Amino acid sequence: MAILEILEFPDPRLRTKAQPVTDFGDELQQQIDDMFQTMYDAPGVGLAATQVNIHKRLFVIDASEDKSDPRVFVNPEIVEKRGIEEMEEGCLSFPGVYAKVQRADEVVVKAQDRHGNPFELDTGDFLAVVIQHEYDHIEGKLFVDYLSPLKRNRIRKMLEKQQKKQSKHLLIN
Ligand code: GNR
Ligand code: NI
Repeated sequence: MAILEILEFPDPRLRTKAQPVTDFGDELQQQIDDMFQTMYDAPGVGLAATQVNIHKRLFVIDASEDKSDPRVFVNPEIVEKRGIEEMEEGCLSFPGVYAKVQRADEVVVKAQDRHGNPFELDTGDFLAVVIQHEYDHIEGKLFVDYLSPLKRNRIRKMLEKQQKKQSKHLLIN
């Protein structure tokens, strides 16, 4: 198991459209385990493969209070969306940034589990929001894309400043 590096906005690799998973072998199993470890360590409620520079259609989520509900979605498709809700979202690729985003409040998602077995999930509330957030990541889409260009630019400048500061600290060592 390993903790993977999480790409941060505006890294252009976050814009990659991920490719379907066809091989459910050892490499995939290792990547899924590493993604869970990275997500729990961060900590976050979800993590898309794109965020750790793995361009496969895959994400992991644990939206439970006590971190007892690990879920894997491979080759997911959102086949139905119902209703609208607005929630304050955060993203591990945007440390310290929170913004209100409107999404469907219920989704039906078809996906495969880590062994390739198909399943369908009809869900709402927080889990539905996180599923839509993660699905966007594997399409190369980010939650700030729902904000105005002005707000997005402000966020980009803040994060670039933060990243420069961090790399300076690294250079001294
Ligand atoms: O940890 C996370 N919290 C969160 C809160 C509201 C809506 C979506 C999320 S997902 C985020 C982790 C992340 O960046 N996943 O891609
Ligand atoms: Ni995210």
